[in-house]
Amino acid sequence: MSSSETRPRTSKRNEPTKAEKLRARLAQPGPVLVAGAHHGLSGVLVERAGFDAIWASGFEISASFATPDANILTMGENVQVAEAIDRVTGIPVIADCDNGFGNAINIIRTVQAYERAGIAAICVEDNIFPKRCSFYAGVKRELESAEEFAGKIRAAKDAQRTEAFTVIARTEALIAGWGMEEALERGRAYAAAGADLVLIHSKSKKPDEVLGFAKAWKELATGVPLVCVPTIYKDSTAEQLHDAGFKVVIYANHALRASIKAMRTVLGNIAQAHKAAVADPDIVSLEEVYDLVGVDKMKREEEQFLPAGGERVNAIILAAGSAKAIGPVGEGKPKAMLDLKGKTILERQIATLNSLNVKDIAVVRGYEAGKINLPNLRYYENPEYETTGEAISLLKAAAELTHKKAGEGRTLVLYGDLLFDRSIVEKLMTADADVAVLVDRTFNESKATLVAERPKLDLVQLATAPNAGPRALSSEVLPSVKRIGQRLPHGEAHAEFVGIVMLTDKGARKLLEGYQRALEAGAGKAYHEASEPKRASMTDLLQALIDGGDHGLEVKAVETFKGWMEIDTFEDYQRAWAAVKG
Ligand code: SPV
Ligand code: MG
Repeated sequence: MSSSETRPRTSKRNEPTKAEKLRARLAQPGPVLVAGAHHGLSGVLVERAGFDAIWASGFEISASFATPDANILTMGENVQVAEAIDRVTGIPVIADCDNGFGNAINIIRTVQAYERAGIAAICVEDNIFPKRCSFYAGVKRELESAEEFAGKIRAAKDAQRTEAFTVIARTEALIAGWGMEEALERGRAYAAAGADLVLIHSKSKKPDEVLGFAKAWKELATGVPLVCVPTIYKDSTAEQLHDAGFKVVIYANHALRASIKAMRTVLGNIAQAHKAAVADPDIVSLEEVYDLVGVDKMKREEEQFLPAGGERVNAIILAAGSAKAIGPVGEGKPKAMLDLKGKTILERQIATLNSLNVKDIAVVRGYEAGKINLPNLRYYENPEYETTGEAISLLKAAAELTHKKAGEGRTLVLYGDLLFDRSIVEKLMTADADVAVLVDRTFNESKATLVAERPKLDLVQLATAPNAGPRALSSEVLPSVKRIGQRLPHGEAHAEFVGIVMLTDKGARKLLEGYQRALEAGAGKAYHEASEPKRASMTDLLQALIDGGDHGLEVKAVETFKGWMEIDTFEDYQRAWAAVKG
């Protein structure tokens, strides 16, 4: 724990609460702009749009459950949504608590629940329980007596545990048609009972009612600020309402109504066309969703908090080559796309890698690039595949080799024409080395056949000769590679390179640094066995690293005995066909 990076960086204890933030905003000049939300995501959108606070709207929340706004949902259901909104946003949440979900006794528990959930303010209205939404026409509408409701406000203020927690009292007197005088009298009584703000609601199409209320309110000089909800009288600006005396303006249900329209359009179009693409003009990208829900933050937290052992392994498949050499079955195809009983080599490689939890896979394409188009892969191109070697292909995917945090990831690099058992890659993945190559020791036993069959073999000489006898343990100390390449005399080789390499960040950096220098140094010079740097193969890169002296790194060998094959010829293809399942 000596490094400062391992210690928590900041203490958050002094951050103001959301209720304090709301109080601070109320104390600033200008209208406080609030918009309705009904779940975490709509809350995030309200915040991103720049509003000062979020209205956890009873109307929206009820609608999101496809129920009327009529006290059908419980207090518990409402507070859960408000809390969910609060948890994912940084601005205060003002929760619509209808009539407090009961009488003055019920409201005590309501305040406790909302305050503990981190909600900055609640709004309670003088509708009887069960309420009816202010705008529903033709429903029975009753208000509590002013006295009873003032008792509720007193109970709410008495129940709160923190000073800044804010209680808004809302009168429905104008909605119920009980007149301006009644509305003012109720507002005054609620202010006297301790309400921090008073909300006057109106369903008039013109703002005249609320403007009249605000004018008379000033004369009452209660000192309690006003709140309005311009849903039906929608032509007034927040500034106009503010000038008339309203401190808080709530746009209560617009996000919900917008989402209904958007969903209906998109669903209707898909239902008609039976094709997902018709939705494209009306939907956001998946990336936008990731952004709204905080996927990047989650990734940062993974890096910060997950144990170092939970290393991520990604893979780069070098698949630029063509399958011409295989004969007619390979005509016009990249080698990785050769079909073996209904699955291509690439599909088989991906399935095996996936089974090892390697799901982050990039492919370097070259020959007939467009024919490699499997989903969920990242692609890089080496258009000069005919005149360049694997090293250039690897360089094209260099971005894949650096992990966000050094020491916290490894990359497998493999050829696109290999079939391999899961177990041999698993062994390589756990190797304790910055650069490890998978080598097949069977070479020693089958040298004669192999050499006769193939003009080119990637051979490996180890720094110390392996124990040749039977019944030998695999050494726990990985042997170092001394030489690797095709020009290695057969008698000096101990194993064959399988074509799979595992690199840490450090290993990858060292591997590419030297190569980049060689590329810059010019085309004329040979690069190990390659006639010039751009034609370098994977083995040339590895040998350069080994030869790097002080600046180099040891290349370690992980030994296997069979469990893989490379498809180079039609005979290979036939053998592979016989070995795999459909
Ligand atoms: C709500 O959004 O639930 C409100 C405001 O209470 S209104 O629907 O206009 O009554
Ligand atoms: Mg409501």
